[in-house]
Amino acid sequence: MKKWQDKEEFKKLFTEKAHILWEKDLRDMTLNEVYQTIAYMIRDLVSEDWIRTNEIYAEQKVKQVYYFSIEFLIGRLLESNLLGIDMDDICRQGLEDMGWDLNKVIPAERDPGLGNGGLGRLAACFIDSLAALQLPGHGNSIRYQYGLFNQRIVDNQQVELPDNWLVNGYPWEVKKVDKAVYVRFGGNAYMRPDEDGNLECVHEKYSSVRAVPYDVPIIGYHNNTVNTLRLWRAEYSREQLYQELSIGDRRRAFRYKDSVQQISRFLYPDDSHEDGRRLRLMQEYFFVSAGLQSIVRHYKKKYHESIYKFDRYVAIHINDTHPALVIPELMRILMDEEGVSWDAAWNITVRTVAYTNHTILPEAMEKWSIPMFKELLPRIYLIVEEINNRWLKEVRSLYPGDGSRARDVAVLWDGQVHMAHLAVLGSHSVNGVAEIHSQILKDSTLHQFYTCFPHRFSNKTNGISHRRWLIEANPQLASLIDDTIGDSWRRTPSKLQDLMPFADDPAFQEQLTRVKKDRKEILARYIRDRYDTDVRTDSIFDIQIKRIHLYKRQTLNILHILHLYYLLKDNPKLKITPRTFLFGGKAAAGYGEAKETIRLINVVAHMVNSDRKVNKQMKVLFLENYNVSLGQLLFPAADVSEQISTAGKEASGTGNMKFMMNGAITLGTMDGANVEIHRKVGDENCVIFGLRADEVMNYYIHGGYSSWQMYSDDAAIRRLMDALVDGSIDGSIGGDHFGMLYSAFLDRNDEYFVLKDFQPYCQAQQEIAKRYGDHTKWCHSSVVNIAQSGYFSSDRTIQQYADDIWRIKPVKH
Ligand code: T68
Repeated sequence: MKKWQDKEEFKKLFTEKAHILWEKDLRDMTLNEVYQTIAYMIRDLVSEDWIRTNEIYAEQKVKQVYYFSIEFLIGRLLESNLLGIDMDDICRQGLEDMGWDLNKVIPAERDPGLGNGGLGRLAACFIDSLAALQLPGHGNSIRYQYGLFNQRIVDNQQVELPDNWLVNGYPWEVKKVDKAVYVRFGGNAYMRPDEDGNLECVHEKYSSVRAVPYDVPIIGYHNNTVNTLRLWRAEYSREQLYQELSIGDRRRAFRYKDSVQQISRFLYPDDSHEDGRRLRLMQEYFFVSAGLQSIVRHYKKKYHESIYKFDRYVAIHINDTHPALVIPELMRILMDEEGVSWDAAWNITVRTVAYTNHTILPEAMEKWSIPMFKELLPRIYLIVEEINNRWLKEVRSLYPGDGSRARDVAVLWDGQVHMAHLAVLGSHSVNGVAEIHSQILKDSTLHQFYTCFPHRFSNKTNGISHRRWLIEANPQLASLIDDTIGDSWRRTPSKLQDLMPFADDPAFQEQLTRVKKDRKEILARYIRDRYDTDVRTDSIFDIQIKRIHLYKRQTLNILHILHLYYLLKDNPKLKITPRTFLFGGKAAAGYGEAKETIRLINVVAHMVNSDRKVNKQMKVLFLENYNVSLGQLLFPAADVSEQISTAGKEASGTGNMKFMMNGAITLGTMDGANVEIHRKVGDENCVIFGLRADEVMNYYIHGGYSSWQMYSDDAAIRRLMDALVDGSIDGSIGGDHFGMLYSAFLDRNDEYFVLKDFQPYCQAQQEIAKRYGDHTKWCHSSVVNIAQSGYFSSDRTIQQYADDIWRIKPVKH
């Protein structure tokens, strides 16, 4: 790896680079230009290693994995890349000499909003770990021109503004024009006999889209590995445009041009919500087909191996079902382009592909209408139909007379293409993302498949990059850990365990308290600058940051806050442990209840914060535009981590891990990875409450829950529910106030058991206050959480995927 020798060399190279890039005096440079200059300098340093990494993989013909994901929420790269190449100190000193502060330069980089939430961030942590472990693995996705919207709060409500994150250019990407491929949409596809009487497929009158890759280097941590995140952009094909124009139909030609450019224009702002729009299907096929074509082309060109050995050298992972078209697309390439028979192609495909499921919410299961699918992807449809026919034939012969089986496992059913069923059938491995979630997949969601293919199913509990979420986000804590147990945990996060003996060490506790206080002050400053509000750093920082969703129950949190407010109002002498409640998260633009939840939080926040009788003891804030960068500010400052989803609903959660690693105590339900966090730290070091997943399931199946009953039996609940609709909190007359939420709780029988879990949650909150009162014990818990968080590094997760699913090995160089 090339390095800058010292700050003098840094300054010299910076000056040269800046002059070439901006043609202006250094003193006139904007912070964004300074950031971009350093980014290009880092590219210069790593470019040889980037080329070399790919050469070595090809020379040694190692098996490589390609992680296909419709989202990669990578966050800013400047700081993580500086840390990765160990050049942060030199860069900081060099900049300082020239009059800039690295801490002010870093925020000049815009967060690429190329993801919605957990699923996209997981993909980013995974490619980070692949490179850190020197594993040959790359990302494949779409280069959206507009990321997830920027969120503003106006009049207590969410407003969505376009996120044109590429306006100033993106210095990390390299456009690879020579690697462009073409993706076909529409037209007619049918089978006909060739000269030898074998069936061949004809696909005609399709329209071609040019897919151009933009590569982003994924830099390993203190090693020489540089893997690739390949992002595809859709462009019109000139030939096709000329062809349309030559027919003389200008309108058709321009329609073609426009529709093609739409494909990589927007990221869909929906998490865990199906939204069967045609353009989304085009996006999915677009990046799948482009990615696969380039993998097959590279394999043939560099590996010189028979196509029949493809699965020995290539693993493809599909992050949820959005890339599940990999299965029929690989079949198409193998059969139509490589002349492989159906059976051989199917074997290769299944051995190549592995699938991760991220949700069991029925509304998030992807399904496409058959007529639309057929019209857009006629060749792929023929293949899916054949997969389905062969499969149902098998099922019927295995279970004769059992008609309901077919319904549970069919790929084509009820006029729809069921993507999860396609994904399971066409993969050799299916995994969930936390133990409880993987168990639910086997027991219910995919139970019929599990009985057919038990060996395919496994669990791979999620993880987070400790480099980003501890080393980068919380350098104060990272260096305290270095001073205490040495720095080997940076490469081997399980070594964080070595902190255990310090859990009761007064000197260590004192330093940890100092670090937490520092981080709370940094956050308090941000809040003051941005919201003109003062928060007490001696209060409990209680934080819930994640997408806004009914099942995640931000409503439970805000109802408790309102309850606490009433307690203080009713008992003016009451003293509680001071608290600062912080929320952050985006609601899908079309998700009414989620947007109403944001409004409720803001309205309550306003009422509480402006009430001088209570605002010394509690404050509530909704922080706008939660994203990776804001997360890096929030996780280190947290005392309490809110993980309060209805048990059985949150597949894993990963925010819970980020909080834990930064010493926060989990306040949560027995859901997702909370179950494993609880096992690691024990009852004494987290606070668990509420219904268990089996109890929730029982209510769903057998009934027996009535939210109206809760309403009539519990005066506190009644008061809160009434407040939603009587205008007392939003202070307006008329209108339905928070009628949508009211009706979800009462008219629709509280699907997510908010009222049922309300009193247990209040008690859990009291338990938190009690524990916080005993500072030594609280510190003990905080240390235990940090010490046990090593297991939740994505390095552990990725090692498990590499060993058990992909069968890939590290490549040292
Ligand atoms: C999340 N899923 C899970 N989906 O909710 C979370 N969905 O429990 C888990 O920790 C995380 O995945 C990682 O495994 C999502 O984030 C989406 O964002 C999404 C996006 C598009 C369509 C559907």
